[in-house]
Amino acid sequence: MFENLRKRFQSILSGKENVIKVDEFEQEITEILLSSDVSLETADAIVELMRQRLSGIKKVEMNNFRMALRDSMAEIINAAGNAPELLNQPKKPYVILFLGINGTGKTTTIAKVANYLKQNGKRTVIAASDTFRAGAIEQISILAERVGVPIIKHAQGSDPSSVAFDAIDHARARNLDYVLIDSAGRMQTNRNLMEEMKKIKRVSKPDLTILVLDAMIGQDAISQAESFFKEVGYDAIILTKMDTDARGGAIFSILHQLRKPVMFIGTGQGLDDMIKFDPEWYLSRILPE
Ligand SMILES: Nc1nc2c(ncn2[C@@H]2O[C@H](COP(=O)(O)OP(=O)(O)O)[C@@H](O)[C@H]2O)c(=O)[nH]1
Ligand SMILES: [Mg+2]
Repeated sequence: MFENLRKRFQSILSGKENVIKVDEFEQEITEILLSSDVSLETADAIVELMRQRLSGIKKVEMNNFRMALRDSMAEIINAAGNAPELLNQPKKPYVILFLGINGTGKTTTIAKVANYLKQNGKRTVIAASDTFRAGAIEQISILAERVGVPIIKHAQGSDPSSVAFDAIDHARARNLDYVLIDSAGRMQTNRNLMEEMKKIKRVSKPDLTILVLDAMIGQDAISQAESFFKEVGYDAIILTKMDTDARGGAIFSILHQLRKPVMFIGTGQGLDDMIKFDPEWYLSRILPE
């Protein structure tokens, strides 16, 4: 992952020159960011932070330039806040609602999170609250069985909120640790579906609402997610399909434009293909020492 960004940064930052012209290098950095899926708005913000750090100096030592770049990227990431800790939540059951447009990987991610919690000794129940899409209940039932966690489901077309409610009830009765609520993908234009999603949230009163986003997401989709999901509200992001995104810069745009922390990144279709997003790890991958 992230090879493209790393190689491009390396190719300009490991040059022979010791003292470099800041404006030329700023331009190169912008180009690299743009060609790695970072939005113009976010690339500009990174360069602007760098400029402030270098406080108008025209020539600078390569090492200082590199440090300014790294610190600026870190600032963008940190401005989104710290990701909430999933394990060791005192509240029981800890209720997590997953939102996201169809096909982003919500259901797969729920299975991964259930698997992660199970590996850490936590007991979980899944609520099959995507009652809208044909095949959704069967898909999540198969995944739940594979992970080895119980699932609460009703018939297709039934009220998603009541499925969530029943799952929470189930967790309380059995003293389970977590409830993971799936939901149907929502289109911006569909008011009814939006109201339904708000109702799930009202009824289930989640302790954490996670927006699942596809790393291949374009600028339009980021704006769409922003305007749409802002109405329902969410606390953190899981970015899926990082394995298929050769460019890897979308993380910056998402953190910068949505201003919510990224908790995990999805790195494949398997149950174990998810890693905790660690800003230091990410930065050291794209900008090695
Ligand atoms: N390569 C890859 N594929 C993923 C990842 N997460 C989900 N997918 C795939 O994306 C497709 C849609 O996933 P699904 O969970 O059904 O999306 P949902 O509609 O949001 O619930 C499936 O084929 C998943 O296997 C990931 O991290 N990497
Ligand atoms: Mg789904």
